[in-house]
Amino acid sequence: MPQILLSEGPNNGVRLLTLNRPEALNALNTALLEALSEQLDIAETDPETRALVITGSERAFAAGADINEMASRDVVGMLEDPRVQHWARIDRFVKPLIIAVNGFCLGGGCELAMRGDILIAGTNAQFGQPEINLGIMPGAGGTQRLVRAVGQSLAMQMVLTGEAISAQRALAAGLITEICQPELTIERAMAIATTIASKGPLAVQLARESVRRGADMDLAAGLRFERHAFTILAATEDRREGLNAFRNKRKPQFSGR
Ligand code: CO8
Repeated sequence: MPQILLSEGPNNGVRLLTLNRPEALNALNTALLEALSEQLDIAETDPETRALVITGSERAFAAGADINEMASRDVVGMLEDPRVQHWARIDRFVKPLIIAVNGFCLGGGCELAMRGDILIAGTNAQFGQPEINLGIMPGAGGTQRLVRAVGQSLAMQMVLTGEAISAQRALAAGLITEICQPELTIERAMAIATTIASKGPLAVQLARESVRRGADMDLAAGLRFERHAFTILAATEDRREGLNAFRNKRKPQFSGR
């Protein structure tokens, strides 16, 4: 049986995960989410992995949760849904996560993509939360993350009509940072991830945490968190190395200490 999740690397500090259920447009079934959780455990504990890229195929990043699997679950099945813990695992991932989207990025696929730190997409990408067409609603963060990413009016339109938006619209709305030709999407995501992987990993981790946490805090609390994180970095060798390298006009060699 072909592997449903492909893992490559790390190369230059970057690991690439490719969703691989082409027969179902990479629909996220429990097995695929479980495989993703396992790969996140591996990436997180591997010191050589400093950033992660997740992508799908040129036709689909992921067309949502697996509808066939979902149809077999009643209310008790949903309450005991093992997928919930896998979604939570993705939320806890501490390293930079770049999402490279081509084609359909719908429902749970869009909810997975929005867990990324940086999203880039091919010109053929379509982002949507079509759950309403199935008589359900987004259940893995869609109503919450979409509104934070694109604002209430567009989020509401997408969630209530189920209609997808183009890559161009997603760019204008701030959901993604860049658009490229579909065949170049992974290459571009890897280049962004490689740049991040070349920085001091402790500074990257704390800067990322500060941005992410700050989004859910009031400004004063966010500024306090930033100040503490900034201060902690004063104890690192990487800070000494970064400042010395600048003053000696050479490239820094960060060690992660
Ligand atoms: N689940 C299972 N199979 C799927 C899915 C899916 N989400 N999407 C596509 N497929 C399958 C199709 O059934 C088809 O299989 P087959 O060839 O055996 O019939 C194959 O993939 C190819 O799909 P199509 O023939 O439909 O391809 P088209 O190009 O005609 O259409 C679309 C592509 C528009 C993407 C269409 O497939 C579609 O509408 N898919 C469903 C999209 C959708 O509604 N997604 C939301 C799902 S619900 C959800 O994500 C809720 C998440 C909540 C998580 C909560 C966790 C706790």
